[in-house]
Amino acid sequence: MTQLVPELLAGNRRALARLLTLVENDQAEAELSQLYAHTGKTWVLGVTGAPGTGKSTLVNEITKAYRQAGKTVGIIAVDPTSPFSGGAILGDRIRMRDLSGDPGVFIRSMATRGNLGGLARTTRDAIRVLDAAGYDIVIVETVGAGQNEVDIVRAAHTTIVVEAPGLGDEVQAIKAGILEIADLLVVNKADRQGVAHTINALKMMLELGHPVEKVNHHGRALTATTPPPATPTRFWLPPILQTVAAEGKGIDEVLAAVDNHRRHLEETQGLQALEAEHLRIELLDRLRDGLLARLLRELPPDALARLVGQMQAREIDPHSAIKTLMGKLS
Ligand SMILES: Nc1nc2c(ncn2[C@@H]2O[C@H](COP(=O)(O)OP(=O)(O)O)[C@@H](O)[C@H]2O)c(=O)[nH]1
Ligand SMILES: [Mg+2]
Repeated sequence: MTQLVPELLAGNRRALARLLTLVENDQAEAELSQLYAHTGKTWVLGVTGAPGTGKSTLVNEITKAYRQAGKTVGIIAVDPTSPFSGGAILGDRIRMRDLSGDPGVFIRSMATRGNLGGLARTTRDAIRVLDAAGYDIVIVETVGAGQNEVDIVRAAHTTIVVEAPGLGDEVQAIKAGILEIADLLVVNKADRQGVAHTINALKMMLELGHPVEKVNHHGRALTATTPPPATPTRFWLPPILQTVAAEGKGIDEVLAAVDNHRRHLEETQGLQALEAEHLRIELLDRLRDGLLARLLRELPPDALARLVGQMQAREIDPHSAIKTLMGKLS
């Protein structure tokens, strides 16, 4: 058994860095099993939004504020658009330099190795490593690119969607469909023109998305004939906050909103439900990966190519092809 996990639990930063590298290379299975019992304590913040909205700057400021409150922070910067540790990630490093040297902060940039499906899994594992290492808060920054960050924030307790005025498209998140995952909406660059416009667009979207929920009870829409619930279900309406991250403005309000959201989840038993849902999704993800890997291992090397050929020649249809393949799973 490796010594890495005991060292990690004892607060060794080198063990932490080493473990994260193993996680990135998909070689940390034994260690992850070993440390799992020590996880479940950290609060995971997902920060997502289009490139250039100021996520890294905001993460930097949020981290400084948590440090002032005496909390330790682990940061995972995920950038699927940067397959090599190039531009964006280097920029993040420089931007976060005022955090370096602080033993209460650990920053890790993760570039994907082309496998986007694996990114959510790697991120989840990296969060667990930081969790076991004892960080109070883990912040995951992901670039807004559609389904990816939606998958990634499935590991977050509180998801912050960052917008900024004047990036051409009024509200980028609407297009990317990531508004639904927001617990907090932050309009950064509030020093810029067009803030009111962005805020109004977000408000409209929220009102469109939430009016039914407000009168929902246990998934049923309340009608005039439905008696009101004895204890009204409390819904979380994402607050819209303004920040000027570059000047450290509005950060305390963001922290207060995160706190409110956390309390909301804890008081409504939403936290257990959220964690259960995250774990269920993770199980299904891993099961899918595991079954597929096993099937591909058991198939003759040319089996897929042969089936593709048969499908192309219209000798076999896709459904029957799948049945044939599934039949090979013992
Ligand atoms: N005017 C203004 N610029 C900002 C603000 N926050 C960040 N920036 C700048 O916006 C650019 C992109 O910031 P960055 O944090 O890298 O954005 P990311 O791509 O979302 O991580 C940088 O040049 C920042 O200095 C802000 O509140 N106001
Ligand atoms: Mg960034």
